[in-house]
Amino acid sequence: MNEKLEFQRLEEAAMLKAAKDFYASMKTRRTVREFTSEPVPAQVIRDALLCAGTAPSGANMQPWHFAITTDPATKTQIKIAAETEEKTFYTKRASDEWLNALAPLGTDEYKPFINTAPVLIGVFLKKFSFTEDGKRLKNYYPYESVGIACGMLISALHLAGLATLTHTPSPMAFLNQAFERPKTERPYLLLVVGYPEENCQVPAIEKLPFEEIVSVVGEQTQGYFK
Ligand code: IYR
Repeated sequence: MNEKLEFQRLEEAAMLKAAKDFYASMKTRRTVREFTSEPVPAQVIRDALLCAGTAPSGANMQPWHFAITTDPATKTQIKIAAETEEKTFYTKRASDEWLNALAPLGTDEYKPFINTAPVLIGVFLKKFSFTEDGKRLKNYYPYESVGIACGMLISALHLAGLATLTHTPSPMAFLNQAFERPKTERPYLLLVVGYPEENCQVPAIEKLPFEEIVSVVGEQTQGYFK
């Protein structure tokens, strides 16, 4: 069954402004590791999660689950487990090449922000969906789908004035227990959400220039960007 597409066609000037404004705002997004404990409005989190839930997904299977906690005991449990994993990562598992790549970020095994930040969102990937009568259906392109949904979630939170940290402790099976999710769901990432501390420091990093991330292909396309 089809329905009529609702599509808002913009004037060109409005298109240019919308694209520029969105980029200008997204450009200021930084991954934050120093959060205040100030609570954030639940409605903002709800709407950002609804936004994530609008993401495209393989066969519209929507292979994501977002578990949220503001509970200090749950946060502490997650912090302890994450720091345990990170300790083995930094002292044993990470190659020198990996540690060198991380050096400019100044990260280490200690994750105080997991306790401090007001909201933690555990993102889970569902390789299968279940019908009402318990039949297992395969989800298509779950990694791509959940990645897109997370991008939309991070963008929505940023535009609503919240800072995030995409944290991927590895392995992160402990997130299933902490967030009370079944083993059939894969922990995908832990999103830490809140306000940055007053004098929050972030690594001085650069994003690659346009020419390095974009190529223009085909004779007819040359000069497209002028
Ligand atoms: N998970 C570790 C290490 C780490 C890995 C990458 I790739 C980063 O971009 C940042 C950190 C940690 O959270 O410290």
